[in-house]
Amino acid sequence: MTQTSDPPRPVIYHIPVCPFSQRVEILLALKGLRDSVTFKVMDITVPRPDWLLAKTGGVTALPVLEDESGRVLRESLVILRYIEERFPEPAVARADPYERALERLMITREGPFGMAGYRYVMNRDRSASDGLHTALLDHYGWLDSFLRAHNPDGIWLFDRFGLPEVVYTPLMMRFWFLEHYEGFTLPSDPAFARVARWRDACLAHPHAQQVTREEIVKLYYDYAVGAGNGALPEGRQRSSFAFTPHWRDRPLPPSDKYDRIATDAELGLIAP
Ligand SMILES: N[C@@H](CCC(=O)N[C@@H](CS)C(=O)NCC(=O)O)C(=O)O
Repeated sequence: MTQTSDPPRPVIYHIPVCPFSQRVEILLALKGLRDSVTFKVMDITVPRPDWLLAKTGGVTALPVLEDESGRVLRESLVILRYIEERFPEPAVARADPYERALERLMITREGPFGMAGYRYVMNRDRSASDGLHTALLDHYGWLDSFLRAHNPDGIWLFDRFGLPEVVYTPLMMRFWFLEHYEGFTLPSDPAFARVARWRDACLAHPHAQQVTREEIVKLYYDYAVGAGNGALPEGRQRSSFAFTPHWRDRPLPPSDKYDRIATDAELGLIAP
């Protein structure tokens, strides 16, 4: 009897709840290809293993894609393009060169947009918070103008959830942490009405439901007290990104991030 084994598939090494990995998951879901790629979960709270660093040339940031012949790609935007080109049907990026250029133009702001939200959540200096609030609103304002200029009455940049939506949705979902830890919401002001419509539709899209608000608020507690990328805040033994206890079994963290750092027990990371 001959034994059949599954054909090799690309592997994506990723950190659960990472927005950059979620981009890849959303694109694969839009293409109906979620099961054509193997996802391997890495723990952000411990150093990356040597075998992984050997593949990336020492770079620790994930996601990393390894194709069937062992070739490695990094950077979520690069991986998105690779998937789009390697599995072209159904197309998610635009076909028309001008529309493609507009997508790229909108995507050029994703880095500064993400940084603005992360800087804001990680800040613990009350005197800096107004400036960080304004900086994030400026980005939303830019997105509003861009969407209004190119599709004033629609929802998406074009006629459906496309590549810019794949790129921005995971970041806007992470910014749920700003609602909890900073009380940040988009002002109900005509200057933000277009981007608010887009954001609401992005957050509700059926292929973008890999994470929940509760999960983000709980896992990103340590960011809210200034400790990013799995680092431990002062006085703590366990990271809020720890796999156990499961986030569902932990209480919602306190939102008073400026005044104190919650204990492991208070966060449900160890028995009280
Ligand atoms: N520009 C990168 C950013 C990737 C990134 O920052 N990933 C985070 C997880 S959300 C990470 O791996 N952090 C740990 C580290 O850099 O060692 C991309 O788009 O892929």
